[in-house]
Amino acid sequence: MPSSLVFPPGFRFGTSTSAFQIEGATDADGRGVSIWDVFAAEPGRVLGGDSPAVGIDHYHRYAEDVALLAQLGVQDYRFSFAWPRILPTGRGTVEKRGLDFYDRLIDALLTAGINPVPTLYHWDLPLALQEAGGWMARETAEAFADYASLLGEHFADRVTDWLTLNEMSVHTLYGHGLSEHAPGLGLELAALPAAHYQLLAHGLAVQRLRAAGAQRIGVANQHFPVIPASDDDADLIAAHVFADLTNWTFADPILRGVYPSDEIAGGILQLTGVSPEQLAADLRVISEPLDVYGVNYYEPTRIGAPQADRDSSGVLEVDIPEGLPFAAVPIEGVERTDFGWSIVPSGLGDILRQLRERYPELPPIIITENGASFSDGPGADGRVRDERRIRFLDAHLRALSDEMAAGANVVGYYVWSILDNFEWAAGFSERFGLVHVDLDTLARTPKDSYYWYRDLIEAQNPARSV
Ligand code: IFM
Repeated sequence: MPSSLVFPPGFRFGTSTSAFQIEGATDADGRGVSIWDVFAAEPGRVLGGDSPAVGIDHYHRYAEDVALLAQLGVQDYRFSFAWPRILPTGRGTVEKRGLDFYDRLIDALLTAGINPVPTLYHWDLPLALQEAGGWMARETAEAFADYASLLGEHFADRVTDWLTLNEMSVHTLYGHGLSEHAPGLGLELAALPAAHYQLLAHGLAVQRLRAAGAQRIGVANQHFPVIPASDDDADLIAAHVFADLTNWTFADPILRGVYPSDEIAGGILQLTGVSPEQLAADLRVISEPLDVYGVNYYEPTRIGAPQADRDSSGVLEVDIPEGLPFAAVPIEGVERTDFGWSIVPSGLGDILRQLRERYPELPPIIITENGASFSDGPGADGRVRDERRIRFLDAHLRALSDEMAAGANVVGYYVWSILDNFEWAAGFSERFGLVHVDLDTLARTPKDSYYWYRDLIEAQNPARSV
């Protein structure tokens, strides 16, 4: 199915990954232990007991993977640095072999004509920092600032585009509020300090990266429209509170220097013990101007007030604990991915519109993640016919194109992901890649969606085709 989509000149196509999900080699070359190594090794945490220790071995196969990116024709490749590979205990002694790996990767990308877009943090906190309080402690934000300086000073001569943290909301909700992800704290609303200290880490990193000469800096936030379960006041209020906690707690401080409600600001004051003056000073740091704003979009969420007969199955992938003021309600009448996520391309336009309306000073946006889990594998002829992924991507790119025509300033779009990889608590059971990975041999096989995306990119700019 060739695509007739046309994007403006200079629009950047890319793909995204993260270190822990693809690198493997978790004990190679002096890498320290991360919270995800420990969490994944605990029985029952990861579906099927899948281990990320070898993963898909990108650490050793990066050259092959860069060649796949080059043949795809992407302008940008978003990946993340593994903090424990570079600073095994989170601060102090630098592991040169960790920096060497990213030197090799970045140099290979640049040689292939691909712009490297690193994220500094994608959930793999060094265990030593967790043991000292993790994201519930201010010191972790300070350690992150030093880590950002180190990376900026080492790489800013070759790397122009930087993203600070990935999906602080998901890391806060699933890893700190709930126990589905590392570090598995299950603190419910008492997890709010993890939001504040990640946001502070973001702001400090922006300052440090700028000082080191970084040219374009952004953040990758997950966003989704929140659909009220009905027009009843109770459902409208529940949806509003949920949107505040998940979307706006992580965007308002960055884009307008405030928390979205007095209740949330008050909760942060109370739970962190910082003074109102210190909070105001932190918010000034957090709202350092950005050059781009990254939006990860997968699906909308439907939320209502808790009721005895409401069941959240299949919507957020987790049950919202009882006692919280909202419940997830299934979205009816939509197709779903193999992960059970609802397929609603118009939700991408909706969230872009909400961002535009909410933030008059919104920087240019990059869709830093969009994609779907479909389990298609090679047929008898070796070809991977993943038509559903092609339909998904085509529909989302059309929604994006329509919203850009309506005024959204979007400058790039990255597919999650180039390769099938370790999908956190779902292990290797969910496959998001444009490239199939055989989990026994680790052989890479481009799927039909890879060729479809390659052709779409080439059609935008035939001169660049490889
Ligand atoms: O795999 C994750 C990624 O780490 C963060 N964003 C969502 C993806 C799919 O669940």
